[in-house]
Formats: sequence, C-alpha cells, structure tokens
Amino acid sequence: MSLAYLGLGSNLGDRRGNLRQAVELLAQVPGVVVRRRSSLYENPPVGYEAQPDFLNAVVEIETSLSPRALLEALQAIENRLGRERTIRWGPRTMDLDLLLFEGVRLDEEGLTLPHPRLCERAFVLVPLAELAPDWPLPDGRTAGQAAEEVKADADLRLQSQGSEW
Ligand code: A4P
Ligand code: MG
Repeated sequence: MSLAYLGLGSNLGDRRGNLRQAVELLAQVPGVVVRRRSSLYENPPVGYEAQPDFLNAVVEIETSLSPRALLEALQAIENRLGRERTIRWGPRTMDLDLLLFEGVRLDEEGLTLPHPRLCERAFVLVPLAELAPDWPLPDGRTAGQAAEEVKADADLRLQSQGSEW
C-alpha cells in the first residue's frame, strides 16, 4: 500500500455536498482506503478569476493502485459528480487532483507527479500541511514550510476545522 494525497476543489452547486460525495465515492474504490481529511477552506479562484469562490480540502489515502489507475478512478469520480470540462482552470463541480504519491516522481503524457502546481498554491499547501507537515516537496521545502510562506498572502477562510465536514 502507498500513501497518496489528493486535492479536492469545488466552486459550483452544493460545494460542500460535492466534496463530501467525492470522499464517499473514493472510499468505495477497490484498492483505496481513505485515511484522513484536512479542514475545509473557502478561497477566491486562482488562475481564471471570473468564477465563484472555491471550497478546497486535501485527503490522505492509502492505495494499492498504480498512480495511473488512481488518476483514472479520480477522473471517473469527477465525471460522476457532473464535471464538464469547458475552460481550463474554469468553474467545476469537482476537481480531484493527484498531488503526491509516495515514492513516485514522473512526468508523462497526462500525469505529472508531484502535481506541477503544488508548490505555489496556498489552497493546496495549507490543508496538505495539516496532514503531512514534514513531507518533502520537489523544491526542497517541507509542506509545512511552504504553507507558512504562502499563508500570509492568501485569502483562505477556514470553513470547517478538522475533518468534520
Ligand atoms: N494531469 C497531469 N498530472 C496530473 C495530476 N498529478 N493530477 C492532467 C491530476 N491531473 C493531472 O486536468 C487537466 C489534465 O491534467 C488532465 O487531463 C490530467 O491528465 P483537468 O482536471 O482536466 O483540468 P483542470 O483542472 O482545469 O486543469 P488543471 O491543469 O488540472 O488545473 P488545476 O491545476 O487543477 O487548477 N483556484 C482555487 N482557489 N481552488 C482550486 O481548486 N483549481 C484550479 C484548477 C484553478 N484555480 C483554483 C482551483
Ligand atoms: Mg485538475
């Protein structure tokens, strides 16, 4: 079994309900055990800004799947939750990103690990640091150090502390 961290985001419809449902569907994937979830944060969109605010969280899983098979399972859940791909970085009912997969670095068509935009995004780093503060990032910092550095400039509003959401 390998540890992996997933980034969840929603900015359309019942955002909290979408995140909850995504975790429930994840727990039903054969070969995936959901271990822990971060607090839930609301924050303005990064990238394409003319869209509603996001709710974001990070989930820790253990899995016997390969990174590629896990990505396919995540995409199937996005589709189940009504994700329509319109504009890149645009609004979505559910975005499920594979952030980190224990012991794996790769850069292939359709799958880069660690996630290429992980080190710069407060909405990923802050919840990740709750679960895995000592995890080493590709740029040499730990998740906890990186989170501290981006926190001050980020408009991250705690919506639900701990894993009760
Ligand atoms: N892909 C490659 N590596 C990975 C990986 N490690 N995990 C490929 C997931 N996907 C990976 O993703 C595009 C392609 O990336 C996929 O085909 C996959 O094979 P997508 O989910 O189809 O499209 P996207 O999400 O619009 O693009 P992308 O590049 O994944 O965007 P991001 O980086 O996920 O950003 N602002 C706030 N506040 N909160 C957010 O959650 N999210 C985004 C999306 C932008 N701004 C945001 C948020
Ligand atoms: Mg994505």
